[in-house]
Amino acid sequence: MRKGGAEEEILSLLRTSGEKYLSGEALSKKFKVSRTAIWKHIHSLMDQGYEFESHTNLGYRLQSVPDLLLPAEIENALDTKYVGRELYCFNEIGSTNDMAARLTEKEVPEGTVVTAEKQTAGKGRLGRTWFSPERSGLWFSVILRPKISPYHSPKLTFIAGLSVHDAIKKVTGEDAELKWPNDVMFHGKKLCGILTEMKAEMDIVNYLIIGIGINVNLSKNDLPDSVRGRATSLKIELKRDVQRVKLLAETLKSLEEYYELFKQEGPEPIIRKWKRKCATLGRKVKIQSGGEFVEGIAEDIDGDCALLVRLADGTVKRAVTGDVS
Ligand code: BT5
Repeated sequence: MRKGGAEEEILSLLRTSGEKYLSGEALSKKFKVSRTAIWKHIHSLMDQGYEFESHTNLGYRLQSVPDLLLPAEIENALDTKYVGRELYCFNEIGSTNDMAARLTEKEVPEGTVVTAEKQTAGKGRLGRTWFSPERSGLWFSVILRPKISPYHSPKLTFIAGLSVHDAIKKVTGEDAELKWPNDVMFHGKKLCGILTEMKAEMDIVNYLIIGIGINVNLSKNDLPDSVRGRATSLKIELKRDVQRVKLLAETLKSLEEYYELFKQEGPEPIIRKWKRKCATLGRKVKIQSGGEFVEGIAEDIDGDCALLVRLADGTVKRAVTGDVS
């Protein structure tokens, strides 16, 4: 579903008129359609979750908007220059990352965002599954075209993690923690996963897709037993619903700001900030990467986002990717 037409304009007008009623006649004149057409648009909006007060003599006024990932709602909350300005919102889709990859074949602009209320084939890294139940999380992907070598792509995953962290702080006042390399944690449990995929040539990225999954209003039973013990949601932790549209808009805003910072000043400020919010450093860790295990103290993150682990024998091992426990 893409943003569109008269319906969105009617909604936008009703939104800006706030407490004031707008008559069917005024709306029909303004949009040059019949009053029945206006009535149909209002009903279609009601089907999407909008609530209106309607009054025989006065007309319509907007009473409440749904916390759904609808283009009109996201745009209304969005405060960015280009990230999220081109939006593709789906009710149900396999994976937003896969859809984003398909969209890149159409030369969509940088910053294009794909969202889904539900993913039926949400992906984690290395062919793993990302559970994405309906209307409770934020499952979305951002298309970027940084002029970097594929080797630098982990820095974009760091940008995404920081953005989610900052957006959570803004919307809830709470501090999440970053876990190397691609997780955002809350009270020690996984709240968000990031999957960065790309199409690249030898030394230049053609496009990069940052897939972000945030468990916002999931309750315990929304996740299968296999992950329930290690995963959490904002609702589980804060015992209240969190507005998904607001959180998405704030994440996209932060992402655009960090991406601009990265383009202007390189990765150092990003890595520095990321380290400050990182829960992995200073801890005893076990890293599994491919068939290899590394165990030691997570000591630092280097300029390429690799984790430096001090082993028992005093040597330092550099991990480029892997799963930390
Ligand atoms: C990740 O992989 O954490 C990356 C997840 C990225 C998901 C987003 S949603 C939008 C976009 N479109 C996609 O198709 N994907 C991206 P990884 O580090 O490999 O972690 C995957 C593991 O996390 C799984 O094997 C489970 O153990 C666990 N898991 C699955 N779903 C979860 C959830 N909703 N919450 C917490 N943990 C989950």
